[in-house]
Amino acid sequence: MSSIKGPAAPDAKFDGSPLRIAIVHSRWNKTVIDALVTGAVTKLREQGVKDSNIVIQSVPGSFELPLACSKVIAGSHVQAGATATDLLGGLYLGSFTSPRPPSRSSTPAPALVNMPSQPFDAVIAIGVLIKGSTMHFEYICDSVSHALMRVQLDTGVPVIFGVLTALTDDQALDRAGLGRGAEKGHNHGEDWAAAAVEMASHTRRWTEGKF
Ligand code: RBF
Repeated sequence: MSSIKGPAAPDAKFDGSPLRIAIVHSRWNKTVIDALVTGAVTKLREQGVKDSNIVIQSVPGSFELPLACSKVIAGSHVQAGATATDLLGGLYLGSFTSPRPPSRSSTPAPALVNMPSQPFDAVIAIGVLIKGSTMHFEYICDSVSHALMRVQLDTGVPVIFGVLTALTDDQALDRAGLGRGAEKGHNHGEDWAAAAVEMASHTRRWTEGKF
């Protein structure tokens, strides 16, 4: 019998083109992480999110994800504020990867591209926890899931729960489309990206009181 599990298709198609989205991922169990991040980026692009609006940051393990998400969200507000100030000042339009020009008056303004002008609309937290022989797994799964929920409720920015809590290596591989059996499984990174675009779009609309 086929399974009834999994998300239904959304009622509407969501346009990712105005959205800025961060992916924060851990590096434990990297083979699986890499596939999930690739799946998420591919889906974000498919949904119209511009490459310049996808920011990827990494942390050592899943336990570090909640703080990282919180700081990344806060930092994007600082960045957007600084950009607005610079725009009001009128001359500094450099990308955030370039050093700030020493003098505004002597530096010609570069083109207005890839400029981080808006805070993140959603953050996708990606981690892979695989159960070992101690209680570590249970403690990290529990604290990380609660803390990620807290970050999204405290900030009002959707935080997508992209943390696999697998009992075996194979469970993790299957959920990244890397299954070792006849079925390769499904890459859940794609679903997390779709959820990010949908939640970011809803949140923008709901914030404006549109239902
Ligand atoms: N981090 C993960 O993202 N996935 C894991 O499966 C994982 N297993 C761990 C097992 C042990 C015994 C320890 C000590 C850490 C593990 N971590 C894992 C790392 C953890 O999330 C965190 O990075 C470190 O504990 C440092 O705060």
